[in-house]
Amino acid sequence: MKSIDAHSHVRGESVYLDDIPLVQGTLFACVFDSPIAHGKLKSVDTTEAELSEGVFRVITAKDISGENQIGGIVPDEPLLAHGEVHFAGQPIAIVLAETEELAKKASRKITVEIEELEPVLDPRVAAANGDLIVPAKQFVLGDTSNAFANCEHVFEGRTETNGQEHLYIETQGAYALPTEQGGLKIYSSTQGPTAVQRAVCRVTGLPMHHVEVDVQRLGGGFGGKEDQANAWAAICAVGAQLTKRPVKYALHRMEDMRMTGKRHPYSSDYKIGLDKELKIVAYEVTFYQNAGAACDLSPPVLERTLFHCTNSYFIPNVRATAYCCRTNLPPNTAFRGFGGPQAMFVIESAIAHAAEKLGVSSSEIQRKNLIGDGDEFPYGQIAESDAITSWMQGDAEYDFAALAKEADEFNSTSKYFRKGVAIMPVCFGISFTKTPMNQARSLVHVYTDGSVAVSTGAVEMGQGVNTKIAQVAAKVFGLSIEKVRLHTANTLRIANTSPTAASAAADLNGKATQIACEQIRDRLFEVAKPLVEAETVDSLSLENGFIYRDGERTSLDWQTLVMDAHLQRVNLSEHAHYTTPGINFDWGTAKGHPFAYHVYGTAIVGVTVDCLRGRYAVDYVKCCHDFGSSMNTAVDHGQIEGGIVQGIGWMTMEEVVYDEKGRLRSNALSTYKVPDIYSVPKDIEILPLETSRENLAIFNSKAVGEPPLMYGIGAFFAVRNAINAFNHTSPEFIAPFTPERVLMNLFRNDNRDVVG
Ligand code: MTE
Ligand code: LUZ
Ligand code: MOS
Repeated sequence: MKSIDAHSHVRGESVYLDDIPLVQGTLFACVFDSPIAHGKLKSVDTTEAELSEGVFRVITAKDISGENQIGGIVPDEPLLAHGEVHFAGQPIAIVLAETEELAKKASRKITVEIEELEPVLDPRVAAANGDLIVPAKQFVLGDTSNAFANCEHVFEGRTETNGQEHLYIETQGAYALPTEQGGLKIYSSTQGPTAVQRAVCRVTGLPMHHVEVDVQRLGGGFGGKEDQANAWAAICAVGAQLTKRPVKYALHRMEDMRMTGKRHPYSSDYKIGLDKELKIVAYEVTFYQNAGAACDLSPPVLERTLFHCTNSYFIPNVRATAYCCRTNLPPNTAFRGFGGPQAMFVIESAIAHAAEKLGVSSSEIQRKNLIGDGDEFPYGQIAESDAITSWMQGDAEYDFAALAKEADEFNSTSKYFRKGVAIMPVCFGISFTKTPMNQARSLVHVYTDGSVAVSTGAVEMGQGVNTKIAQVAAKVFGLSIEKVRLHTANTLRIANTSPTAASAAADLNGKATQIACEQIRDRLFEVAKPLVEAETVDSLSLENGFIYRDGERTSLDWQTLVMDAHLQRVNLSEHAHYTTPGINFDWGTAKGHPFAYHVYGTAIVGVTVDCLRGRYAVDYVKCCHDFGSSMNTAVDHGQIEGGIVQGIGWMTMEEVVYDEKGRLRSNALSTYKVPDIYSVPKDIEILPLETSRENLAIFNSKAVGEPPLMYGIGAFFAVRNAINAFNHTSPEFIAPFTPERVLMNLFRNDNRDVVG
C-alpha cells in the first residue's frame, strides 16, 4: 500500500499553496523586517515605498483593525513591531503591490530609525537576568539529594544542542480572499487550520464563523507550521481586509529562514549517580531553553523535554528543572520531537560521560537501566515497556557486540580512519501533553454512486496521514482505496481542530473516521438485513464491495445497498468525534498519565571518521522499531528513514549560526548544510519489534512521525567514539558535530596518537 499521493506527486500534479490559481486583482505582500535584534523603534518611514511602482498600500501596526497580537499561549507577540523590536527578522511593515517583485522592491525603500539595545542571545544570561517567559517547571521522583550521598560514582557536566532549520521544501505562505459580509477565506500552508483561524480573527476583529481556512497539503511542516504559519496568514488577512482585494504571500527561502523560529537550542547541566552494579540511582538535570523573543510553543516544548528527560531508562531518583528563557532570537518553535530530542541528548551524554570515566562501554550502562514493565516514569505514568524487548530483538538480529568488535578491529589497523559505534534507545510518549488537545472529528459522506468522501482536521504534509485515513474508511466499508477520497482540512467542515502534530494525527483523526464509518455501516447493515435474509446484523460484514452473510458473499453489492438505503431515507453521512480515553495530567502535582502509549525502539549507528580531514560518513543505522502492528509499512518506513536522516542532520552537519548581534548568518542553503543523498546513511535497516501487546493506536498501528528522529542522536555518540578511538580526548557534549568541530577535536591534544 503506497501513499495515495504518490502518483500526483511524481507527475507534479499535487496542489500546494503556490499552485492555487490566482483570482483577478490579487495583491502580493512583502514584509519589511527588523534589521536589528533589539532596540527602540523610533520611526518607520514608508513614503518612498508607497510611491514605488505597482504599490497599492503599505501597512504598519497602527493600521491593524483588530488586536496587533498573535501570541497563542502568552500575548507577547505583536503581528507588526510597535515601540520596540525584539529580534532581527521581526515584521515591521507590509507592502502590498501588483506583483511579488514590485512588492519586494518597494519594501527595500522602507527606512526605520532604531535605537539599538544590547541583545541577549544566551539562555543562561536570560535566566540570570530573570527573564523567563513562564515560571520554571520541575519533575521530581524519589529524593535525589539522599540518593547522591549513597552513590558509588557521581559525574557532572554540561551539554549544548543547537537549533535546527525546518527546511520544509514549501516555504511558509498564505492566500487570503475577501468573502461576503466582510468575511475571509484563507488558504494557508499550516499544520493548524484552527490556529490560523484564531490568529486571523484576532488581528481582523472578525468572529470565527466569518473566517474559513482551507489546507490542501503542505510541502513539509516538521513542526515549523504548527504555530508559525499564523503570522503570514494574519498578514494576508489584514491586507485583504484593508484593501478588499485578495492578498497572497509565499515567502522566499531567505525570508523564511530569517524571519521564522527553529528548533530550540538548549544548554543543560547534568549530575548522574551510579551504584557498584552500574545502576543509575540518581539524576539531576537543568535545562536552559533558548525560547527566542516570544513565547510561541516554548512552554509545551519545555514540558516535553521534562517528560523525556530519562529517555528509555528507569531512574528511581530524578530532579529535572527547566527554564524557558527569553532571548533576542526569532521565537523558536515546534520541531519534530518537540523538546524530546534535546532531553535525550543530555541523558545520553551523562551516560557516555560515566561510561568513559568508569572504563565501560555506554551500552553496558544503557542496557542495565532500561525501563521495565511496571516501572514509573518521573511524571507518574507506569510503563508498559518494550525498551528491553526492542534492545534484545535488535541485538539478536544485528549482534551489537560483533558490530563493536568490527569497529575495534578496523581501528587497530587503520592509519587515518576510525570507526565509531553507538546504541540509541528511544522512548517517546504519544499524545499532546496538554490533554484537551487530544480530540478530533471526521466528516464522512457516502454518495449514492458508492463513492466516499472524508474530511478531517488532519493536514497532509508528506507523512501519509491521508493515506492512513483513507485506509481506515476503505477497511470499515470493505472497499478498495480508490473508492475513498480525502478532502482538504477545512474549518467549515471540521471545526476546532488540534494541529497536525505530536505524531498523533493518524490516531486521532483515523479513530474519528473509524467511528463515523462504523456508524454509517451499522445503518447500512439494518437496510441489508432483510435484503439478504439475515437473522441478525451481527452475521453481516462488508468486504470486496459486497455484503457477506456468515462469511459468505451475497449477491448484494455495496453500490446497490447504498442506493437502497438512500431511497429508504437512511442517513449516509456522519460527523464523528474521538477523544483519547484514559489520559490526564495535573501540573499542580506534576503527575498523571499523559500519554496514550509510548513508542519504543533501539538503534545502532555506525560511522567512519576521516581523521585527517574531519569528515565522516554514517555507515549504517540499524533499528528495532516498535510499530505495534503497522497498517502501512511503505509509509512507516519512509517516516523512519526521513526521521533518522533529519536527526542525524541536527546532530552532525546542520549548524544554525547567529552573529553577536543576533543576525542569522546561516540564512541560505549555501551556508546551512542539510543532509543530501551523499550524506545519508549508506544503509538503514528496520526490524519491526515483535509484540502482541494491544495499544490505543489506530488499528494497533503506532504513531511513527517523530520517534525515529531520535535514533539520529546515536550519530553524535558514534562520531565521538570514533574520535576517542583516535586520540582519547573526550570531546565535549556540544552538538552539532560539524566536520570543523570534529577536526578541532581530532587535533586538540598534544598527546594524540597521530600516526604518519
Ligand atoms: N513527514 C513529512 N514527510 N513531512 C513532515 O512535515 N512532520 C513530522 C512527521 N513526519 C513531517 C513528517 C512531524 S513534526 C510530525 S508531528 C508528524 O509527522 C505529524 O504527522 P502525524 O501525526 O500524522 O504523524
Ligand atoms: N505539539 C503540542 C506537539 O502542542 N503538544 C505536544 O505535546 C506536542 N508533542 C509533539 C509535537 N508537537
Ligand atoms: Mo510535530 S513537531 O508535532 O509538528
